Amino acid sequence: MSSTEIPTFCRLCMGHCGVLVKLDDHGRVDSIRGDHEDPQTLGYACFKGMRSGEAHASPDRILHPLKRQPDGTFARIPAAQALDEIAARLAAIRAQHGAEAIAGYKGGGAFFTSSSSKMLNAFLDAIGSPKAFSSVTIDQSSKAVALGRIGIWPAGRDPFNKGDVLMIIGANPLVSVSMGGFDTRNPQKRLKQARDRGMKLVVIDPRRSETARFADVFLQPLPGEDCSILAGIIRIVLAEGWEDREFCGRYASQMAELRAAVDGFTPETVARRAGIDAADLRRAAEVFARDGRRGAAVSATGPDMSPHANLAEHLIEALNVICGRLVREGEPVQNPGAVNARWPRKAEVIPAPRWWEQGYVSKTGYATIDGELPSGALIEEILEPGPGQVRALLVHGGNPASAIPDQDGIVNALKSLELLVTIEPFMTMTAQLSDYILPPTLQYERPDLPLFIYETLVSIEPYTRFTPAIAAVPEGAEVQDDWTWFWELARRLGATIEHFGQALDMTRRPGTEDILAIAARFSPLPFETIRSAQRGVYLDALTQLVEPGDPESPHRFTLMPADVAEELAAVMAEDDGAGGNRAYAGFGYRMASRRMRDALNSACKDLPSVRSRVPTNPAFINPADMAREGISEGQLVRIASDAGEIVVPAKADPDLRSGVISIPHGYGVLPGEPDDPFGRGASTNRLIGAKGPRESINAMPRMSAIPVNITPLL
Ligand SMILES: Nc1nc2c(c(=O)[nH]1)N[C@H]1C(S)=C(S)[C@@H](COP(=O)(O)OP(=O)(O)OC[C@H]3O[C@@H](n4cnc5c(=O)[nH]c(N)nc54)[C@H](O)[C@@H]3O)O[C@H]1N2
Ligand SMILES: Nc1nc2c(c(=O)[nH]1)N[C@H]1C(S)=C(S)[C@@H](COP(=O)(O)OP(=O)(O)OC[C@H]3O[C@@H](n4cnc5c(=O)[nH]c(N)nc54)[C@H](O)[C@@H]3O)O[C@H]1N2
Ligand code: SF4
Ligand SMILES: [Mo]
Repeated sequence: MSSTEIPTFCRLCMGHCGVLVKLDDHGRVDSIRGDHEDPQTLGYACFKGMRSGEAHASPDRILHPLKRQPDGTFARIPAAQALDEIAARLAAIRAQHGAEAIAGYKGGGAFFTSSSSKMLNAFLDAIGSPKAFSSVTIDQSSKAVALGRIGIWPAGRDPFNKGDVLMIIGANPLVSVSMGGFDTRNPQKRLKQARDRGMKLVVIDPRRSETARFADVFLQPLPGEDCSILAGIIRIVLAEGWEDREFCGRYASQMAELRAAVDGFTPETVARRAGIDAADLRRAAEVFARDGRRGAAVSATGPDMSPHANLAEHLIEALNVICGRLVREGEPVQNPGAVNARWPRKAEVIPAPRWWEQGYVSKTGYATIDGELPSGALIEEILEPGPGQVRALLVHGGNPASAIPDQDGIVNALKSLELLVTIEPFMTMTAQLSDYILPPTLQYERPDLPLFIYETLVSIEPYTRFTPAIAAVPEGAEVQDDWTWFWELARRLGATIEHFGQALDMTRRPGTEDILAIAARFSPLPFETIRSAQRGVYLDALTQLVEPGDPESPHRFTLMPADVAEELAAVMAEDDGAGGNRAYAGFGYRMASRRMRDALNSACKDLPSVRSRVPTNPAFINPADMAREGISEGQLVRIASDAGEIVVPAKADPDLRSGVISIPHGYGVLPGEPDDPFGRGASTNRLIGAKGPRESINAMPRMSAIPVNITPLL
């Protein structure tokens, strides 16, 4: 065995932790540990990241193209045959029904394969289909909707490392290692450093999360009440005059409308609804807006999974705007980019673009946001007959059968397709339903860059890093870098893939490094410089400053447009007058979303060493609630919503507030398979139905703050 450890980085999640990988004599991953010399992540690596070699070597890994047989089993077929057959079927569907009948869904595994992160989109463009879907629209697309309605500040919000305050609403970056506006490079260490320099932390979360333990002010509300809490905070700020008057005077419009819209959200009303103390609400407003001068309010999935997600994000942005928590003229742009082209950032507002009010609208009435249709509407896209009905779906590095709410709905939809093709290393729920499965290389087997398409969100600094492929693929495996499958299909269809504006050679397949170099060709650095820097390059010398805006610019933030005001009025109308929320009448609990450290959505949970630590997805319940309901640790409970029910073991969680239960997603079995609560767990998407609340614009279903009842089972 080689004793050398190769420095590279983990690409399972946003953390991009610098690691040292040791290979065995066959070039296979032997061990992985955090790299203490890594300038970014300073030695941090999580358990699942350190054990990801188990995925590479897993006996369950799909190593050859598979084709589903009439009896439901899968047969190994040569790659060329799979590609020829898939291309022929796509061509036939396109000829008969048009390109709109072919759709794609891209998930986390695709985003983190940087040579391929846009290949599905490029493939769909090449064959003329507008039907691109991804996990982004069932994640935090409310953030894009908010910018689309309030306006965009090109230089972005005050950065984590400069603010004297940070307000976190519904995120747990110490575990998720994910969130724009946080420093996720070794998150706990970075948070401690920020606290040491005096940064105050406000956290709003129904669970006293790992992150909340560091908070100066912690609000522990019922989930689903972020809009009332944020409206209440804005009301206090405006009543006290803590807003940044100069900034608002120059850059904001509709202040009076905002003031009027939040007027009903008195501290007492908010406190009753959200189940918090009015004094704590005031304290949060004081620490953020009165005592803090710079530093943003930020969020991740908590508010975005809950009802009124678009409104919640709008109010977060409005709070940042009125408090002037945006990077100003003459200040450095926090991360102007390392791989993508830089663009001038001016201190002026780009007026609310409302992208969805122009351009392509699909048969279900939804428009595209950032070139994608909402995955919350994928079921109807597939099932509703008529022109434009989706008949073929290419799934890239995603698991829609697990990830998309309304499990029965999505599984029926996937089963009804004429053609389902999945590029996927494991036999996931989606793979099981597929006609063809095409196996990709895994992270240490391919050259890569960090997730650069969202680089300014993912990384707090203009840093990037190249890694070559370091590990050998399993012997005899017919795995290929993800993007090559699209190139092969496009070639067979006579289409040309345009990769970041450059047409690829469709006669001779380029190498993956060529593909990365094309994508990075607008970087301020030559690709060779990026390629040859072993632990990455930090473009700190290439500072970009915010340029002066046009003093004559008429553009302003729109703080309270009519559709947003209507949504806020609807939130107010939920108040039942007795301190409750009508939306939850008849249910004893609200179920909140949460993530687990050792799993990654539906991935990683089956690694043998993870399984021995976290065998299933339990219902986390406050011990007082368990006592009241007569539930003991490990006992099976039935969780029922208006859409369905699941059975899971109970697990006491004193950090969860009473009245709330929390169950991680990404587990479960297909409909019709026997329940397996102590093994494969249960799909929380059975609790989310077709008729449940859904956001306008991005079709985001209600995935947190779900009204539920609990019954102990004997
Ligand atoms: N109820 C409920 N549902 C949710 C959520 C929730 O909180 N609650 N969260 C939502 C969110 S935020 C998201 S992002 C989505 C996640 O939605 P998806 O991204 O669709 O789901 P994942 O389970 O992350 O699937 C990633 C897949 O990529 C595969 N993979 C790993 N590496 C590679 C690779 O190198 N190449 C390829 N081709 N594949 C690879 C993995 O095996 C895995 O099957 O789920 C959403 N669904
Ligand atoms: N280990 C691990 N890391 C991951 C993932 C994973 O599955 N496992 N998934 C990745 C993905 S796809 C994403 S999108 C990110 C997500 O990153 P995060 O959003 O940071 O993920 P969570 O840990 O679920 O944190 C959400 C928090 O919101 C709280 N919450 C739930 N409902 C509400 C609500 O209505 N209001 C408020 N204020 N809070 C609420 C929950 O209690 C929880 O603490 O994480 C990424 N990183
Ligand atoms: S936090 Fe874990 S999974 Fe994410 S990049 Fe770091 S080691 Fe990999
Ligand atoms: Mo996500």
